[in-house]
Amino acid sequence: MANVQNIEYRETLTEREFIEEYVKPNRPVVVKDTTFKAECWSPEALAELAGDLEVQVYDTLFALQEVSTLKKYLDENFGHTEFRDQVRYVRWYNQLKAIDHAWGDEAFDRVKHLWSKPEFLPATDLLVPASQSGYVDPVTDGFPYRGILIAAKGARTRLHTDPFCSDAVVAQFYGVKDFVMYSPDRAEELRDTVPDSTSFGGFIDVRPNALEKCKPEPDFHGVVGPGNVAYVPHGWLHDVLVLEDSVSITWNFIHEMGSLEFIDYLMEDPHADPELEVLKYFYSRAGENYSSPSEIVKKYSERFAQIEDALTA
Ligand SMILES: O=C(O)CCC(=O)C(=O)O
Ligand SMILES: [Fe+2]
Repeated sequence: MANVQNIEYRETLTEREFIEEYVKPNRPVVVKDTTFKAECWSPEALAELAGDLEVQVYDTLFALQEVSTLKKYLDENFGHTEFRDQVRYVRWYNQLKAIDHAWGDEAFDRVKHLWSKPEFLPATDLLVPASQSGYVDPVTDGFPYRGILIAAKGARTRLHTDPFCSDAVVAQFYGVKDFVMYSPDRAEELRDTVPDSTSFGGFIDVRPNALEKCKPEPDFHGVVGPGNVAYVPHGWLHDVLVLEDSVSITWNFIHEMGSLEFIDYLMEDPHADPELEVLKYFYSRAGENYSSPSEIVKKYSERFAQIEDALTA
């Protein structure tokens, strides 16, 4: 099911086409996931498989509100027919910092037999997450902000960009979401007048009333359903409204062919960026320990130079 008014939609896409036509030009797309099995992803099936586990419950951005259990969240929030305000959102991330928390790693382990990596997505040539084997699969490997997203009708992810110039994918498994995207060059137009130093805050609400059209007009709009994978390239601002009780899996990555802004970000020495902790955590999991961005730049200088040559030739 895709009713993608003007985000490009592809029924089939090879990895090579994905890299050439979308990663390099930093262009959004929605792709059909040919490996997707709808029957595995009902809320009932999920509750059966992982209802007992603790989940991270968030507001309409990335501020943690409480720790609950999946069963409790589903019982209290799923199944309402009306649009409601202030609906909370489960963002069940795998471990992304070296602290104890209600991480989603156990949940990912319990659902790993229910899905596989969409074939068009590259498992090699990634700068993030770094890996010793050079092959990474979101089904079994940790990624920055890899999360099971569980959200009832009316829940939202307000306008934001993703961290450290990383790309994101959102694989939709159950229910329906309305996506809007604004191109990176509109960030100033969309910046809030009230400063906000949180990682994902600082932009206006483009959907103050959930049921009305977005303002200002986005560059892209699409309605995404089960079996669709949305690609959100780095720097694109996006706002997502849950139209029907929803289950998705998301993760972030940086592919060499989409990494110029990431390299620039590191070179500008972003020591004050709170998201640096997440980046460092994923390097440390690959056995690479850095205390500052300049150490990453030093270690990767040759590879970065090759990438820059290839992309700017
Ligand atoms: O599907 C959504 O709610 C959007 C998620 C998202 O943009 C994010 O987690 O960064
Ligand atoms: Fe995002």
